Amino acid sequence: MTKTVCVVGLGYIGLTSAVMFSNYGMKVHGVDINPSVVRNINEKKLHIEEQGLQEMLDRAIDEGMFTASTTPQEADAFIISVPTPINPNKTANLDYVKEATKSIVPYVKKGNLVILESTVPPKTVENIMIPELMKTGFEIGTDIYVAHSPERVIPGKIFEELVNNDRIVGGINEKSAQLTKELYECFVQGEIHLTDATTAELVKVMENTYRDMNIAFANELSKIADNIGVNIWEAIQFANLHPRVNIHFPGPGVGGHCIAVDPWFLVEIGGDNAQIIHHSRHINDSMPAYTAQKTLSILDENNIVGGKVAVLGLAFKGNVNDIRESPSIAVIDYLQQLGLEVVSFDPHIKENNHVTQTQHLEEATRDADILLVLTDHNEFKTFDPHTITTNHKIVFDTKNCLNRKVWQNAGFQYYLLGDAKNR
Ligand code: SAJ
Repeated sequence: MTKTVCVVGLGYIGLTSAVMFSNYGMKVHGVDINPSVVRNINEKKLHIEEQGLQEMLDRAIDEGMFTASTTPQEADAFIISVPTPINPNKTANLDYVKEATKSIVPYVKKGNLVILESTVPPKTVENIMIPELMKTGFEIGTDIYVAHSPERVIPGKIFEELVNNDRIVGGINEKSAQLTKELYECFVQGEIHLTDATTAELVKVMENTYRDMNIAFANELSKIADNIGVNIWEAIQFANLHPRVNIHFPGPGVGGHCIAVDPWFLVEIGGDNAQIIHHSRHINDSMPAYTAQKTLSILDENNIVGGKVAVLGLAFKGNVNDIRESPSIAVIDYLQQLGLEVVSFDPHIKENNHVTQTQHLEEATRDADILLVLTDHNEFKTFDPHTITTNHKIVFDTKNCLNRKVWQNAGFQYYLLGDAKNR
Protein backbone atom coordinates (compact mmCIF):
# COMPACT_ATOMS: atom_id res chain seq x y z
CA MET A 1 0.00 0.00 0.00
CA THR A 2 1.47 3.34 -1.14
CA LYS A 3 2.19 5.65 1.80
CA THR A 4 4.59 8.23 0.39
CA VAL A 5 4.26 10.19 -2.84
CA CYS A 6 6.73 12.51 -4.55
CA VAL A 7 5.08 15.01 -6.95
CA VAL A 8 7.36 16.66 -9.50
CA GLY A 9 5.99 19.97 -10.83
CA LEU A 10 3.92 22.24 -8.52
CA GLY A 11 1.81 24.17 -10.99
CA TYR A 12 -1.99 24.20 -11.31
CA ILE A 13 -2.22 20.41 -11.58
CA GLY A 14 0.84 19.23 -9.62
CA LEU A 15 0.20 21.36 -6.52
CA THR A 16 -3.52 20.56 -6.36
CA SER A 17 -2.81 16.82 -6.79
CA ALA A 18 -0.06 16.92 -4.15
CA VAL A 19 -2.27 18.74 -1.66
CA MET A 20 -5.12 16.35 -2.39
CA PHE A 21 -3.01 13.23 -1.69
CA SER A 22 -1.64 14.76 1.52
CA ASN A 23 -5.19 15.49 2.71
CA TYR A 24 -6.12 11.86 2.06
CA GLY A 25 -3.47 10.13 4.15
CA MET A 26 -0.42 10.21 1.89
CA LYS A 27 2.84 11.79 3.04
CA VAL A 28 3.74 13.96 0.08
CA HIS A 29 6.95 15.65 -0.97
CA GLY A 30 6.51 18.25 -3.71
CA VAL A 31 9.29 19.28 -6.09
CA ASP A 32 9.60 22.36 -8.29
CA ILE A 33 12.64 23.72 -10.16
CA ASN A 34 11.58 27.27 -9.24
CA PRO A 35 13.02 28.03 -5.75
CA SER A 36 10.60 30.92 -5.12
CA VAL A 37 7.61 28.66 -5.81
CA VAL A 38 9.02 26.18 -3.27
CA ARG A 39 9.75 28.90 -0.70
CA ASN A 40 6.27 30.41 -1.05
CA ILE A 41 4.57 27.02 -0.72
CA ASN A 42 6.52 26.16 2.44
CA GLU A 43 5.41 29.56 3.78
CA LYS A 44 1.82 28.65 2.76
CA LYS A 45 1.82 31.40 0.10
CA LEU A 46 0.11 30.49 -3.19
CA HIS A 47 1.10 31.42 -6.75
CA ILE A 48 -2.13 30.09 -8.22
CA GLU A 49 -5.75 30.94 -7.51
CA GLU A 50 -8.05 27.96 -6.86
CA GLN A 51 -11.10 27.53 -4.59
CA GLY A 52 -10.19 25.63 -1.37
CA LEU A 53 -6.49 25.30 -2.15
CA GLN A 54 -5.27 27.61 0.66
CA GLU A 55 -7.17 25.72 3.38
CA MET A 56 -6.04 22.31 2.10
CA LEU A 57 -2.40 23.45 1.80
CA ASP A 58 -2.43 24.90 5.34
CA ARG A 59 -3.88 21.67 6.78
CA ALA A 60 -1.40 19.46 4.89
CA ILE A 61 1.58 21.50 6.11
CA ASP A 62 0.28 21.88 9.69
CA GLU A 63 -0.25 18.11 9.91
CA GLY A 64 3.25 17.45 8.53
CA MET A 65 1.88 15.63 5.49
CA PHE A 66 3.34 17.96 2.86
CA THR A 67 6.81 19.40 2.28
CA ALA A 68 8.33 21.01 -0.80
CA SER A 69 11.86 21.44 -2.14
CA THR A 70 13.76 21.67 -5.41
CA THR A 71 14.95 18.04 -5.26
CA PRO A 72 13.02 14.75 -5.29
CA GLN A 73 12.98 12.35 -2.37
CA GLU A 74 12.53 8.58 -2.17
CA ALA A 75 8.87 7.60 -2.21
CA ASP A 76 6.57 4.68 -2.97
CA ALA A 77 5.10 6.56 -5.93
CA PHE A 78 6.33 9.41 -8.13
CA ILE A 79 3.89 11.68 -10.00
CA ILE A 80 5.19 13.85 -12.83
CA SER A 81 3.03 16.89 -13.54
CA VAL A 82 5.15 19.31 -15.53
CA PRO A 83 4.24 21.64 -18.43
CA THR A 84 4.12 20.29 -21.99
CA PRO A 85 4.13 23.45 -24.11
CA ILE A 86 4.55 23.60 -27.87
CA ASN A 87 7.64 24.84 -29.71
CA PRO A 88 7.36 27.80 -32.11
CA ASN A 89 7.04 25.28 -34.97
CA LYS A 90 3.97 23.80 -33.19
CA THR A 91 5.69 20.55 -32.22
CA ALA A 92 5.43 19.19 -28.67
CA ASN A 93 8.13 20.31 -26.24
CA LEU A 94 8.69 17.31 -23.96
CA ASP A 95 11.90 18.60 -22.37
CA TYR A 96 10.24 19.14 -18.96
CA VAL A 97 8.89 15.58 -18.99
CA LYS A 98 12.33 14.21 -19.88
CA GLU A 99 14.15 16.33 -17.26
CA ALA A 100 11.59 15.48 -14.55
CA THR A 101 11.93 11.76 -15.30
CA LYS A 102 15.73 12.05 -15.23
CA SER A 103 15.55 13.89 -11.87
CA ILE A 104 13.80 11.01 -10.09
CA VAL A 105 16.02 8.17 -11.43
CA PRO A 106 18.49 8.32 -8.45
CA TYR A 107 15.56 8.00 -6.00
CA VAL A 108 13.56 5.19 -7.65
CA LYS A 109 13.61 1.89 -5.72
CA LYS A 110 12.36 -1.60 -6.55
CA GLY A 111 8.56 -1.80 -6.32
CA ASN A 112 8.08 1.93 -6.99
CA LEU A 113 5.36 3.37 -9.23
CA VAL A 114 5.94 6.26 -11.65
CA ILE A 115 2.88 8.13 -13.02
CA LEU A 116 2.79 10.81 -15.71
CA GLU A 117 -0.14 13.26 -15.22
CA SER A 118 0.93 15.86 -17.80
CA THR A 119 -0.99 15.93 -21.08
CA VAL A 120 1.30 14.50 -23.75
CA PRO A 121 1.29 13.25 -27.34
CA PRO A 122 0.65 9.49 -27.63
CA LYS A 123 3.78 7.30 -27.15
CA THR A 124 5.49 9.78 -24.79
CA VAL A 125 5.60 7.27 -21.92
CA GLU A 126 7.03 4.65 -24.29
CA ASN A 127 9.51 6.86 -26.17
CA ILE A 128 10.54 9.48 -23.56
CA MET A 129 9.94 8.21 -20.01
CA ILE A 130 10.80 4.50 -20.23
CA PRO A 131 14.25 5.01 -21.85
CA GLU A 132 15.10 7.34 -18.93
CA LEU A 133 13.68 4.99 -16.29
CA MET A 134 15.66 2.07 -17.71
CA LYS A 135 18.76 3.92 -16.40
CA THR A 136 17.64 2.80 -12.91
CA GLY A 137 18.73 -0.68 -13.96
CA PHE A 138 15.34 -2.06 -12.91
CA GLU A 139 13.07 -4.19 -15.09
CA ILE A 140 10.27 -1.87 -16.27
CA GLY A 141 6.89 -3.45 -15.51
CA THR A 142 8.19 -6.04 -13.04
CA ASP A 143 10.65 -4.24 -10.72
CA ILE A 144 9.15 -0.78 -11.20
CA TYR A 145 5.77 0.21 -12.60
CA VAL A 146 4.84 3.02 -14.99
CA ALA A 147 1.50 4.57 -15.99
CA HIS A 148 -0.13 7.64 -17.52
CA SER A 149 -3.15 9.10 -15.74
CA PRO A 150 -3.99 12.42 -17.36
CA GLU A 151 -5.56 15.17 -15.31
CA ARG A 152 -8.96 16.27 -16.63
CA VAL A 153 -9.83 19.01 -14.17
CA ILE A 154 -10.96 22.53 -15.02
CA PRO A 155 -9.47 25.52 -13.19
CA GLY A 156 -12.08 26.90 -10.81
CA LYS A 157 -13.50 23.43 -9.97
CA ILE A 158 -10.29 21.41 -9.57
CA PHE A 159 -10.94 19.74 -6.19
CA GLU A 160 -14.54 18.92 -7.01
CA GLU A 161 -13.49 17.33 -10.31
CA LEU A 162 -10.48 15.51 -8.83
CA VAL A 163 -12.95 13.63 -6.63
CA ASN A 164 -15.98 13.28 -8.92
CA ASN A 165 -14.58 12.95 -12.45
CA ASP A 166 -14.03 9.45 -13.77
CA ARG A 167 -10.32 8.81 -14.21
CA ILE A 168 -8.47 7.13 -17.07
CA VAL A 169 -5.41 5.10 -16.07
CA GLY A 170 -3.10 3.78 -18.78
CA GLY A 171 -0.49 1.32 -17.52
CA ILE A 172 2.50 0.02 -19.46
CA ASN A 173 1.13 -3.29 -18.16
CA GLU A 174 -1.82 -4.49 -16.08
CA LYS A 175 0.08 -4.43 -12.76
CA SER A 176 1.12 -0.81 -13.34
CA ALA A 177 -2.49 0.16 -14.10
CA GLN A 178 -3.79 -1.68 -11.05
CA LEU A 179 -1.28 -0.07 -8.64
CA THR A 180 -2.13 3.37 -10.07
CA LYS A 181 -5.86 2.72 -9.57
CA GLU A 182 -5.25 1.73 -5.96
CA LEU A 183 -3.32 4.96 -5.38
CA TYR A 184 -6.02 7.31 -6.78
CA GLU A 185 -8.77 5.43 -4.95
CA CYS A 186 -7.67 7.26 -1.80
CA PHE A 187 -9.69 10.30 -3.04
CA VAL A 188 -11.26 9.54 -6.44
CA GLN A 189 -14.98 8.68 -6.15
CA GLY A 190 -15.56 8.71 -9.89
CA GLU A 191 -14.98 5.43 -11.72
CA ILE A 192 -11.36 4.56 -12.59
CA HIS A 193 -11.03 2.99 -16.05
CA LEU A 194 -7.94 0.93 -16.89
CA THR A 195 -6.28 0.80 -20.32
CA ASP A 196 -2.81 1.00 -21.85
CA ALA A 197 -0.57 4.08 -21.67
CA THR A 198 -0.80 5.10 -25.34
CA THR A 199 -4.60 4.91 -25.34
CA ALA A 200 -4.76 7.04 -22.18
CA GLU A 201 -2.40 9.59 -23.78
CA LEU A 202 -4.61 9.79 -26.89
CA VAL A 203 -7.87 10.00 -24.89
CA LYS A 204 -6.77 13.13 -23.03
CA VAL A 205 -5.62 14.91 -26.18
CA MET A 206 -8.88 13.89 -27.89
CA GLU A 207 -10.93 15.48 -25.09
CA ASN A 208 -9.25 18.86 -25.44
CA THR A 209 -9.23 18.70 -29.22
CA TYR A 210 -12.98 17.94 -29.21
CA ARG A 211 -13.50 21.17 -27.24
CA ASP A 212 -11.18 23.20 -29.48
CA MET A 213 -12.93 22.03 -32.66
CA ASN A 214 -16.35 22.68 -31.17
CA ILE A 215 -15.30 26.21 -30.23
CA ALA A 216 -13.91 26.68 -33.78
CA PHE A 217 -17.32 25.74 -35.18
CA ALA A 218 -18.94 28.34 -32.89
CA ASN A 219 -16.41 30.98 -33.94
CA GLU A 220 -17.05 30.27 -37.65
CA LEU A 221 -20.79 30.53 -36.99
CA SER A 222 -20.29 33.90 -35.26
CA LYS A 223 -18.58 35.26 -38.40
CA ILE A 224 -21.41 33.90 -40.61
CA ALA A 225 -24.08 35.29 -38.26
CA ASP A 226 -22.48 38.71 -38.51
CA ASN A 227 -23.27 38.81 -42.23
CA ILE A 228 -26.85 37.61 -42.03
CA GLY A 229 -28.17 39.69 -39.12
CA VAL A 230 -28.46 36.84 -36.60
CA ASN A 231 -27.54 36.75 -32.89
CA ILE A 232 -25.40 33.58 -32.84
CA TRP A 233 -25.69 33.21 -29.03
CA GLU A 234 -29.46 32.98 -29.32
CA ALA A 235 -29.17 30.60 -32.29
CA ILE A 236 -26.69 28.31 -30.48
CA GLN A 237 -28.94 28.17 -27.39
CA PHE A 238 -31.85 27.11 -29.62
CA ALA A 239 -29.72 24.52 -31.48
CA ASN A 240 -28.47 23.07 -28.16
CA LEU A 241 -32.05 22.29 -27.20
CA HIS A 242 -31.76 19.44 -29.69
CA PRO A 243 -30.99 16.25 -27.68
CA ARG A 244 -27.88 15.45 -29.76
CA VAL A 245 -26.44 18.94 -30.26
CA ASN A 246 -23.93 20.64 -27.92
CA ILE A 247 -22.32 23.58 -29.72
CA HIS A 248 -19.86 25.61 -27.61
CA PHE A 249 -19.71 29.41 -27.67
CA PRO A 250 -17.70 31.93 -29.71
CA GLY A 251 -15.26 34.38 -28.22
CA PRO A 252 -12.13 36.48 -28.83
CA GLY A 253 -10.03 33.29 -29.05
CA VAL A 254 -8.99 30.14 -27.22
CA GLY A 255 -6.35 30.47 -24.53
CA GLY A 256 -4.70 28.57 -21.72
CA HIS A 257 -2.05 25.90 -21.95
CA CYS A 258 -4.50 23.11 -22.71
CA ILE A 259 -7.11 23.63 -25.42
CA ALA A 260 -4.90 26.00 -27.41
CA VAL A 261 -1.94 23.59 -27.20
CA ASP A 262 -2.97 19.92 -27.11
CA PRO A 263 -4.56 19.72 -30.61
CA TRP A 264 -1.11 20.50 -32.06
CA PHE A 265 0.06 17.19 -30.58
CA LEU A 266 -2.43 15.43 -32.90
CA VAL A 267 -1.50 17.63 -35.85
CA GLU A 268 2.16 16.66 -35.28
CA ILE A 269 1.55 12.90 -35.24
CA GLY A 270 -1.46 12.92 -37.63
CA GLY A 271 -0.01 15.04 -40.43
CA ASP A 272 -2.45 15.01 -43.40
CA ASN A 273 -4.85 12.90 -41.38
CA ALA A 274 -5.44 15.81 -39.00
CA GLN A 275 -7.05 18.29 -41.43
CA ILE A 276 -10.04 19.58 -39.46
CA ILE A 277 -8.05 19.50 -36.22
CA HIS A 278 -5.40 21.68 -37.86
CA HIS A 279 -7.95 24.00 -39.46
CA SER A 280 -9.82 24.41 -36.19
CA ARG A 281 -6.63 25.67 -34.59
CA HIS A 282 -6.28 28.28 -37.32
CA ILE A 283 -9.92 29.36 -36.97
CA ASN A 284 -9.57 29.86 -33.21
CA ASP A 285 -6.20 31.58 -33.66
CA SER A 286 -7.87 33.98 -36.13
CA MET A 287 -10.32 35.31 -33.54
CA PRO A 288 -8.02 37.87 -31.82
CA ALA A 289 -7.39 39.70 -35.13
CA TYR A 290 -11.10 39.41 -36.00
CA THR A 291 -12.06 40.88 -32.62
CA ALA A 292 -9.60 43.78 -33.00
CA GLN A 293 -10.93 44.55 -36.50
CA LYS A 294 -14.51 44.43 -35.17
CA THR A 295 -13.53 46.90 -32.44
CA LEU A 296 -12.11 49.27 -35.07
CA SER A 297 -15.24 49.00 -37.23
CA ILE A 298 -17.44 49.82 -34.22
CA LEU A 299 -15.35 52.97 -33.62
CA ASP A 300 -15.61 53.83 -37.35
CA GLU A 301 -19.36 53.31 -37.23
CA ASN A 302 -19.45 55.91 -34.45
CA ASN A 303 -17.13 58.29 -36.34
CA ILE A 304 -14.37 57.88 -33.79
CA VAL A 305 -10.92 58.02 -35.39
CA GLY A 306 -8.10 56.30 -33.50
CA GLY A 307 -9.18 56.32 -29.88
CA LYS A 308 -8.53 54.63 -26.58
CA VAL A 309 -9.69 51.09 -25.91
CA ALA A 310 -10.24 49.99 -22.30
CA VAL A 311 -9.59 46.23 -22.36
CA LEU A 312 -11.43 44.45 -19.54
CA GLY A 313 -9.94 40.99 -18.90
CA LEU A 314 -6.40 39.67 -19.46
CA ALA A 315 -6.88 36.13 -18.10
CA PHE A 316 -7.51 33.42 -20.72
CA LYS A 317 -10.91 32.70 -19.14
CA GLY A 318 -13.25 33.86 -16.41
CA ASN A 319 -12.41 33.76 -12.68
CA VAL A 320 -8.82 32.53 -13.03
CA ASN A 321 -5.54 34.47 -12.69
CA ASP A 322 -3.84 32.70 -15.62
CA ILE A 323 -2.79 34.70 -18.73
CA ARG A 324 -0.92 31.86 -20.48
CA GLU A 325 -1.74 31.84 -24.22
CA SER A 326 -4.48 34.36 -23.38
CA PRO A 327 -6.39 35.69 -26.44
CA SER A 328 -6.50 39.09 -24.70
CA ILE A 329 -2.76 39.60 -25.19
CA ALA A 330 -3.09 38.87 -28.92
CA VAL A 331 -6.14 41.16 -29.25
CA ILE A 332 -4.19 43.99 -27.60
CA ASP A 333 -1.28 43.49 -30.02
CA TYR A 334 -3.67 43.73 -33.01
CA LEU A 335 -5.42 46.81 -31.56
CA GLN A 336 -2.06 48.56 -31.17
CA GLN A 337 -1.08 47.57 -34.72
CA LEU A 338 -4.35 49.26 -35.82
CA GLY A 339 -3.08 52.44 -34.15
CA LEU A 340 -5.38 52.31 -31.13
CA GLU A 341 -4.30 53.20 -27.59
CA VAL A 342 -4.95 50.40 -25.09
CA VAL A 343 -5.20 50.37 -21.30
CA SER A 344 -6.12 47.03 -19.72
CA PHE A 345 -7.58 45.99 -16.38
CA ASP A 346 -8.15 42.58 -14.78
CA PRO A 347 -9.40 42.14 -11.19
CA HIS A 348 -7.79 38.66 -10.96
CA ILE A 349 -4.30 39.65 -12.11
CA LYS A 350 -2.95 41.37 -9.02
CA GLU A 351 0.53 42.20 -10.35
CA ASN A 352 0.99 44.05 -13.64
CA ASN A 353 1.78 41.33 -16.17
CA HIS A 354 1.27 43.45 -19.26
CA VAL A 355 2.61 46.86 -20.34
CA THR A 356 -0.94 48.14 -20.89
CA GLN A 357 -2.17 46.92 -17.52
CA THR A 358 -3.37 49.07 -14.66
CA GLN A 359 -4.64 47.93 -11.25
CA HIS A 360 -7.26 50.69 -11.26
CA LEU A 361 -10.44 50.26 -13.31
CA GLU A 362 -10.99 54.03 -13.38
CA GLU A 363 -7.59 54.54 -15.01
CA ALA A 364 -8.51 52.10 -17.78
CA THR A 365 -11.99 53.47 -18.50
CA ARG A 366 -11.31 57.21 -18.02
CA ASP A 367 -11.26 58.86 -21.52
CA ALA A 368 -11.93 55.47 -23.13
CA ASP A 369 -13.79 55.54 -26.43
CA ILE A 370 -14.84 51.91 -26.11
CA LEU A 371 -14.88 49.27 -23.35
CA LEU A 372 -13.80 45.88 -24.73
CA VAL A 373 -14.77 42.91 -22.55
CA LEU A 374 -12.50 39.94 -23.38
CA THR A 375 -12.81 37.71 -20.27
CA ASP A 376 -16.04 36.60 -18.57
CA HIS A 377 -15.02 37.33 -14.95
CA ASN A 378 -17.92 37.44 -12.46
CA GLU A 379 -16.80 40.93 -11.44
CA PHE A 380 -17.61 42.24 -14.95
CA LYS A 381 -21.03 40.54 -14.96
CA THR A 382 -22.07 42.53 -11.88
CA PHE A 383 -20.51 45.86 -12.90
CA ASP A 384 -22.75 48.90 -12.44
CA PRO A 385 -22.27 50.85 -15.69
CA HIS A 386 -23.58 54.01 -14.00
CA THR A 387 -20.32 54.13 -12.01
CA ILE A 388 -18.13 54.08 -15.12
CA THR A 389 -16.95 57.36 -16.70
CA THR A 390 -15.74 57.10 -20.29
CA ASN A 391 -15.23 59.39 -23.28
CA HIS A 392 -17.86 57.55 -25.32
CA LYS A 393 -20.51 55.21 -23.90
CA ILE A 394 -19.74 52.21 -26.08
CA VAL A 395 -19.20 48.64 -24.84
CA PHE A 396 -18.21 45.60 -26.94
CA ASP A 397 -18.92 42.32 -25.14
CA THR A 398 -17.07 39.40 -26.75
CA LYS A 399 -18.14 36.83 -24.12
CA ASN A 400 -21.89 37.58 -23.80
CA CYS A 401 -21.31 38.12 -20.08
CA LEU A 402 -22.88 41.57 -19.60
CA ASN A 403 -26.57 42.33 -19.10
CA ARG A 404 -27.50 44.18 -22.32
CA LYS A 405 -30.52 45.96 -20.80
CA VAL A 406 -28.59 47.23 -17.77
CA TRP A 407 -25.89 48.72 -19.98
CA GLN A 408 -28.35 50.18 -22.48
CA ASN A 409 -30.36 51.73 -19.61
CA ALA A 410 -27.14 53.37 -18.47
CA GLY A 411 -26.88 55.02 -21.88
CA PHE A 412 -24.27 52.67 -23.37
CA GLN A 413 -24.34 51.42 -26.92
CA TYR A 414 -24.00 47.67 -26.42
CA TYR A 415 -22.28 45.53 -29.08
CA LEU A 416 -22.04 41.71 -28.81
CA LEU A 417 -19.59 39.52 -30.80
CA GLY A 418 -21.57 37.35 -33.23
CA ASP A 419 -24.77 39.38 -32.84
CA ALA A 420 -25.77 41.34 -35.95
CA LYS A 421 -29.47 41.24 -35.01
CA ASN A 422 -29.64 43.69 -32.10
CA ARG A 423 -27.51 46.46 -33.55
N1 SAJ B 1 -13.79 28.88 -24.64
C1 SAJ B 1 -14.55 29.43 -25.68
N2 SAJ B 1 -15.82 28.93 -25.88
C2 SAJ B 1 -16.35 27.96 -25.08
C3 SAJ B 1 -15.55 27.41 -24.02
C4 SAJ B 1 -14.27 27.89 -23.83
O1 SAJ B 1 -14.12 30.32 -26.41
O2 SAJ B 1 -17.52 27.60 -25.30
C5 SAJ B 1 -12.41 29.38 -24.44
C6 SAJ B 1 -12.16 29.93 -23.03
O3 SAJ B 1 -12.52 31.30 -22.96
C7 SAJ B 1 -10.64 29.73 -22.89
C8 SAJ B 1 -10.40 28.42 -23.66
O4 SAJ B 1 -11.54 28.25 -24.52
O5 SAJ B 1 -9.93 30.79 -23.53
C9 SAJ B 1 -10.25 27.20 -22.76
O6 SAJ B 1 -11.22 27.27 -21.78
P1 SAJ B 1 -11.79 25.93 -21.04
O7 SAJ B 1 -13.00 26.33 -20.31
O8 SAJ B 1 -11.91 24.86 -22.01
O9 SAJ B 1 -10.74 25.57 -19.98
P2 SAJ B 1 -9.37 24.95 -19.65
O10 SAJ B 1 -8.45 25.03 -20.78
O11 SAJ B 1 -9.04 25.61 -18.40
O12 SAJ B 1 -9.70 23.40 -19.30
C10 SAJ B 1 -9.68 22.39 -20.27
C11 SAJ B 1 -10.71 21.35 -19.88
N3 SAJ B 1 -10.89 20.42 -20.98
C12 SAJ B 1 -12.12 20.08 -21.38
O13 SAJ B 1 -13.12 20.55 -20.88
C13 SAJ B 1 -12.20 19.05 -22.48
C14 SAJ B 1 -10.27 20.62 -18.61
O14 SAJ B 1 -11.16 19.57 -18.33
C15 SAJ B 1 -8.87 20.06 -18.81
O15 SAJ B 1 -8.41 19.36 -17.68
C16 SAJ B 1 -7.94 21.24 -19.10
O16 SAJ B 1 -8.35 21.83 -20.33
C17 SAJ B 1 -6.51 20.70 -19.19
O17 SAJ B 1 -5.76 20.97 -18.24
O18 SAJ B 1 -6.21 19.99 -20.14
